[in-house]
Amino acid sequence: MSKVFILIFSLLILISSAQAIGERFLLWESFEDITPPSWPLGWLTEDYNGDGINWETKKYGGLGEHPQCVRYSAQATADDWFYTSALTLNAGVAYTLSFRYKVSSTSTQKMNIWFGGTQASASMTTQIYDNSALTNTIMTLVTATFTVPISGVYYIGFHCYSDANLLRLFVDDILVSYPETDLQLKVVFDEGILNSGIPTYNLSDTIESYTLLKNIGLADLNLNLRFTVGGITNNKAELSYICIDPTGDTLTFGLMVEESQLKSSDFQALAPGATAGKHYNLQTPFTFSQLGTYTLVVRYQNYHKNPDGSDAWLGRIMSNPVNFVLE
Ligand SMILES: [Ca+2]
Ligand SMILES: [Ca+2]
Repeated sequence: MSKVFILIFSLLILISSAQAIGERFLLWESFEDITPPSWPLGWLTEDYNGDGINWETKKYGGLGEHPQCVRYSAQATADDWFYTSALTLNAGVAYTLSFRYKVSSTSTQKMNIWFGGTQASASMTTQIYDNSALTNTIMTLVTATFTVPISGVYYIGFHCYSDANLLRLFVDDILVSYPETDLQLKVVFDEGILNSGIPTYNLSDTIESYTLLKNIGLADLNLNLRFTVGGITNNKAELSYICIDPTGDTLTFGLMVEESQLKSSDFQALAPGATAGKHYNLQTPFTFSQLGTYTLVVRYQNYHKNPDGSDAWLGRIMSNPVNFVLE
């Protein structure tokens, strides 16, 4: 039975590996926590062309199990905006904006995205993205990068400028992220801690992995430590285990993900220098049948706000890849 532990982990002294790759979410909005037609707190729309038609939040149209989204639908030529809540952005940081969109027919929609200092079209000074040929009828991920010239408070504006009578444009899963530098994710094995060299097991052994989140920054991080486990295709699990077998194939993660009700107590402050993690036997989800060298990578992610409304770390981070041998 694996268990969650939090500790200042002296064993980390023994661990050396490459820096993990991650991103922190500055803004994550899937529109699932609102009741349409209301908008998330601090968001705003602007009926620029004054025709009484504008972007709306809707209960349907988004992706799969998260269908609530934003929709634009007009008979007249579109010229309307919606704006995110305030974002504190720093000069010199490479931000990534991503979102998903689809159109409801084979017609072509037009949208550009800007940032500026207030929630008004006249203040939208810098374009991040423009596409005058949005044609995908299934939800499609779009990514754009941007920087700001001066550190400060900004808003991102989504502007639809489609021709008349083009039915519907849906937008969902709006994410603004930047590289994570304060959190490190490492994976080690009990055999790697106890013995030098590549951890080596027999097929009948338990293969105990330790996934360790370490705060390498200067401030507390309020982390979701529920640590539900899943495979790479599962977007609910906090921890996803990706195991590559000796032939290069990715092993099937053979468990259903059980997502317990998230509680405020699942979020805990991790102080600078402190480590949290999960101890997990890889024989539980995976079936090992071949001898040779395997590679494991673990992803930690949290898309969930703390139910009590307090600050929570949102983002995703990949561990270093680590090898182990079955002989
Ligand atoms: Ca959604
Ligand atoms: Ca309008």
